[in-house]
Amino acid sequence: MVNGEQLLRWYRTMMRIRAFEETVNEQFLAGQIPGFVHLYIGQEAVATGVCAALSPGDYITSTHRGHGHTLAKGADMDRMMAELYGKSTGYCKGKGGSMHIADFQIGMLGANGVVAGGINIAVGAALASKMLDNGRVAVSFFGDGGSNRGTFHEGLNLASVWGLPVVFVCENNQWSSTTFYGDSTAVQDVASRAASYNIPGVIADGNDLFDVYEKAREAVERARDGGGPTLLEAKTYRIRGHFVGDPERYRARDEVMKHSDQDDPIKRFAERVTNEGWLTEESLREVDREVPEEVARAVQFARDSAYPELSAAYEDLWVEAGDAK
Ligand SMILES: Cc1ncc(C[n+]2csc(CCOP(=O)(O)OP(=O)(O)O)c2C)c(N)n1
Repeated sequence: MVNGEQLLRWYRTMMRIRAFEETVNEQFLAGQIPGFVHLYIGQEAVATGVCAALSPGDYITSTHRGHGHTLAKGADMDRMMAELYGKSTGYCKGKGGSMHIADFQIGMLGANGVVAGGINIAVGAALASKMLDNGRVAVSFFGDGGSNRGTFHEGLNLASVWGLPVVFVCENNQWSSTTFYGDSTAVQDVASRAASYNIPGVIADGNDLFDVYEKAREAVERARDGGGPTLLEAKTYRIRGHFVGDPERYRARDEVMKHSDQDDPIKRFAERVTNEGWLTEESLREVDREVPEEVARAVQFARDSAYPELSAAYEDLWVEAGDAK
């Protein structure tokens, strides 16, 4: 059973993701952040619930929409913000940006600009865990669009054949860029594809942190105990554009408004914990006050940091075997 301290930590994690993303949105539109950003707003319960079921030594791989996973796994917000600003204090020394943040120290093996590109990195990490017998589990986050790529099918098949400790987490947010799920995918539930690879396929309400956590916990335990992989589909909805600046001509405003009202995972969590008497309104409001201050400090850190020197452009392109930390 989870206790009040854990519940408050989960709320804080979701609020940190939301506030980080709202600020990135503003700063990108103000021309302060170069490149491209995809926001995780509305999907916070998935990253938070799954990462809550992991141990610090476990691995995750992420996507182009990776800020939420990275924060939930325990990354440093200052270094993330600095990376988005292209500053030398960022995770990739300002040379990678939003879609390339990784932190091997916390088992975050990388965001990924290639759709479904993280799936087989997680399978590889799980193979290493099995060979080293170190008890570590790997999780791969990817979208519904990613489940239509060959890497998904290859990864699930191999992980099943070798009984690897990996959990495949498909965040079905109904949209793959401009394409609706039902127009591109032959099955109603991505989870049903697990049958082809003889592994459990489980559906969670991706806007309900409790449901995500319970189902992720079972899958992670099974993987750790030698029971092999699971495909977990978290049903959610992308309430913002595919990227910041997306004109969203491909879907009706009403559809988006309906989901924004009904499905907000933070609102749902706050209602549940206060209605049940597990947390007080005051404790939540304290988090609401503290989190924006933390994000503002991260922005200040990023602004105060220097851009990388031109002479650093060719540094860190190669890693010698054994050097990766
Ligand atoms: C292999 C590959 N194909 C196409 C793209 C262009 N692209 C970037 S994001 C995206 C949509 C991905 O949709 P989904 O996997 O459902 O994730 P979501 O954006 O909904 O989080 C596409 C097609 C890409 N980055 N990589």
